[in-house]
Amino acid sequence: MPSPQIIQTGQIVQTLFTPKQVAKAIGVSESSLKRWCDQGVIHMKKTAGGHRRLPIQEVMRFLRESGHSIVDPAVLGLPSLSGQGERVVARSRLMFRDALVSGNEEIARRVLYDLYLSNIPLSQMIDQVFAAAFEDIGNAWECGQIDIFEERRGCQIAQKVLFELTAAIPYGLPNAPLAMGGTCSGDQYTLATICVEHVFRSLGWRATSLGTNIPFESLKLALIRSKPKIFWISASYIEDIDQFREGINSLYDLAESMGTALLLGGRTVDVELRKTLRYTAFADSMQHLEAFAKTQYVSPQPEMPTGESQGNVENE
Ligand code: B12
Repeated sequence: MPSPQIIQTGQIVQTLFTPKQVAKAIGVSESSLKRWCDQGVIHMKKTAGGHRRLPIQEVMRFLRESGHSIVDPAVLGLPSLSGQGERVVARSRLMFRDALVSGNEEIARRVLYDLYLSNIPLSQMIDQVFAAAFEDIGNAWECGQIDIFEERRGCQIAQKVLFELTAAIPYGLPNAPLAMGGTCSGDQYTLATICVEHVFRSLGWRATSLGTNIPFESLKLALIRSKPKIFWISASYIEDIDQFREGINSLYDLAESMGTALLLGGRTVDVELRKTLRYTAFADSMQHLEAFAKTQYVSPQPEMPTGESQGNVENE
């Protein structure tokens, strides 16, 4: 079977599959798959030659919303046994934690993909499985049950799987609002700010994590140049509390003057510190982020077809 086609449009990299490949992956006939494409149940692209092609983001959306099981995940480049495993959050947390600590990338990947495919909101998945597993890992490190290398290897695996999941989460429409953010100087925590980007994207926003350890002057320049609707700061570690306070307050003053909302989050921004900061909103979790983001923008739901086929399509 031919390997999937990969195309790049601006920032968006898309892996395209043929109806035959998707049909094989989910165990249905190619003609059914083609009919769903023509009915618009699965949104397709057409090649210059008129051939149907299905972007991975669209296949993942269809699988999430239809609840179709996957019989041959390898065809779609998904971890083995994906779509057949654990879909219960509590058990997934333990499986994900154990996979990260033992360095089992395949299991870690499958746990997150299975949850994603089971249509659990990404924000809930990150709060109750991803971050919760790391809470356990942090406590185990603190009381000497696991070694530093096990925690760090777990971080590497988690980051890799998050970046892979990026390919499955649609990038916001060109006219969707932009959210942007990262961590400030001295804060090396990468996972939370990547998760923030993913949650915004899962809500239909265009979103970019700038990364970690960024001086406030540079964060302000990013804000001026990109004029996002929301600018976020994730704070897991504060090197100098006075510099942090001054930096956040001047970032907020700039954001406010531009009509941008400044969204704060992260374990170190406790109640006492928040009382001394200027910002638009603070969120304890990704689910709080989702609730706030939905007050700023609700992405349009894809048009459902009226049933007639969409233009003539050559046979593959
Ligand atoms: C991984 C990790 C690291 C890694 C991070 C690697 C990486 N690539 O990111 C590194 C190696 C940097 C690290 C270093 C240290 N760490 Co550390 N680390 C952790 C660990 C295990 C996981 C943190 C994490 O990324 N979780 C995953 C993210 C997604 O979840 P989260 O951070 O909980 O965020 C959630 C919310 O806060 C919120 N959120 C967070 N940011 C944002 C932003 C926005 C906009 C919104 C809306 C929401 C939001 O949503 C998230 C999902 O629910 C925690 C344990 C724990 N309890 O979490 C310890 C932990 C935070 N570390 C700890 C310590 C002590 C350290 C060190 C000081 C150790 C040392 N002596 O060197 C250094 C500090 C280094 C530094 N200068 O930054 C302690 C902190 C104790 C304390 N009292 O604060 C913890 C709690 C471990 C422990 N149990 O003792 N660490």
